[in-house]
Amino acid sequence: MARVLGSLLLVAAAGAFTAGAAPAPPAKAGPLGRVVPAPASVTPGGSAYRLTRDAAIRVPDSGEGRRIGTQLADILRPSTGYALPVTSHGHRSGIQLRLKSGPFGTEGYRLVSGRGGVTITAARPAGLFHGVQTLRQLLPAAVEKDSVQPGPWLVAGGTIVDTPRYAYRGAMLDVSRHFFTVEQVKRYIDQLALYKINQLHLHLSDDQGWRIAVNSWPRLTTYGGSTEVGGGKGGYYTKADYQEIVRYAASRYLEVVPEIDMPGHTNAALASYADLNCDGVAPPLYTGTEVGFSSLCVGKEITYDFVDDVIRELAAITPGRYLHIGGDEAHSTSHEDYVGFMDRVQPIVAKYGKTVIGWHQLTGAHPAKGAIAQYWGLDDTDAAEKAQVVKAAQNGTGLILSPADRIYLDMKYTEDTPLGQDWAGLVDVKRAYDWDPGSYLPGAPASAIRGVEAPLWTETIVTDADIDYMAFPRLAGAAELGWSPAATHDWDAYKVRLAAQGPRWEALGIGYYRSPQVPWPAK
Ligand code: TNX
Repeated sequence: MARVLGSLLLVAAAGAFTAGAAPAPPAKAGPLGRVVPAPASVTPGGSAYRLTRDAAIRVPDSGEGRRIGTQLADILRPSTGYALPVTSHGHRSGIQLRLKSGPFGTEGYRLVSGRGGVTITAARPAGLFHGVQTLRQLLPAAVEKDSVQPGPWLVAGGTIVDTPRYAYRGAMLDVSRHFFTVEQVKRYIDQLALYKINQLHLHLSDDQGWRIAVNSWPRLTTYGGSTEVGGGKGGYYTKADYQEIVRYAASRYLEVVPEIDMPGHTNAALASYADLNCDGVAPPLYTGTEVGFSSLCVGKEITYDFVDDVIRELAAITPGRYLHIGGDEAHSTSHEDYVGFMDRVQPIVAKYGKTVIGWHQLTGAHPAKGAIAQYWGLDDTDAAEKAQVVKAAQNGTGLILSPADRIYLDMKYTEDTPLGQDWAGLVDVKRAYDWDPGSYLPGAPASAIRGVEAPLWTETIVTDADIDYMAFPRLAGAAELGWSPAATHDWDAYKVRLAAQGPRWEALGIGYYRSPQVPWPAK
């Protein structure tokens, strides 16, 4: 009885009591460090902050800082029911976002929480944005809901000073095997942003579908984009669609990395234009899941006209630095042809102002100066193949780590997982988290490791619910490996912080896999 009465009083104190509302949770803030990815430094102490009805969100006068404040207000208003004006004037207590030079780098921030309010300070807008994601996680999970909740809205007292370990923290979505609409991609972007992922790699072409409009080769999309794995209707992005994705991603501080996979994985293009085939005969569209059977015709000049047009048009609508040229599983291309093809294609990427990323098979050719290889091998990949990647890294090629038996989000968690593949083995939540990008490829210089990326291949993934189930909770682990200092790495501590994300995902409508390895709170 005393407890019930206590809860009622707290609800009343929070000013949000409505008849029939569930009793409020006890008025205790979660620990300051209960954040994924783990912040670089957490110093708890002092009083908690209570967000109340009269709070304001104070922001810089204009520009991105103000927009980030508005984004925060949009998250907090529906669940708190508070007005939360976004303002540059006055001294109302509440949340303050400040842009100020300091030792924060481009993405770091400081968050100070105490009785009088929460202040997030960063040198650059990206840092403010990441600080806001931390603040979301410090508030109760119910803050993510879209209807008024009882609160109270407490943030533990203390200071977080945070900055990422790696500059490249990516997630890949394969929109070729199954097509995902602009709205679906935006939903994924929102999920990625909450975990401070800053690169969205879109696998835009493969055997089963070409998904980005190229004006000079229109059949790539009208025909090559007309199906997908299993024979569904596929789809493609117009340039305006793609630019809308780029814009939305940028507003959440993600850079889009477009991939055109070549010379293999090109059946959709070969089916669309007979001239691209060595024998001049277009193959039929393909809706299966085999890999390695297609190749652009390396010996024909038209191939390079095609590549030039595609890269020119794609680069022109891509503000990001990178253009991914694939290069994996070119099993129908001889080694000599593969090397010759990459020697000709990489300079085209440079000509249009972009930096080459390729799957790590690129290291078997001549990676261009400044190129980045994306490693997708396994723990037990053949030593010679690993040595080739390490040697390239020693010679200046950057590396993005996507070891398939650790970070491929399309691998099954267990034998019973209904979706996904198992060619790289089973990847449970602990296995996905428990490795160190810094020491994963012994001999690769630390400076070569640009970061990590979690690919989601979609041969078996069709709906938003499928994405949710495969990405959560493993994506959070990938995000932490990319952001958090190695010194914070500890499965036992991580699984507790991860468990606290479960109610947040429920509030956001994310249908995650309730792995028995994680001590989730009861639903
Ligand atoms: C390997 S990883 C592939 C993809 C498949 C994936 C399925 C890589 C560079 N190539 O074509 O979709 O496995 O897990």
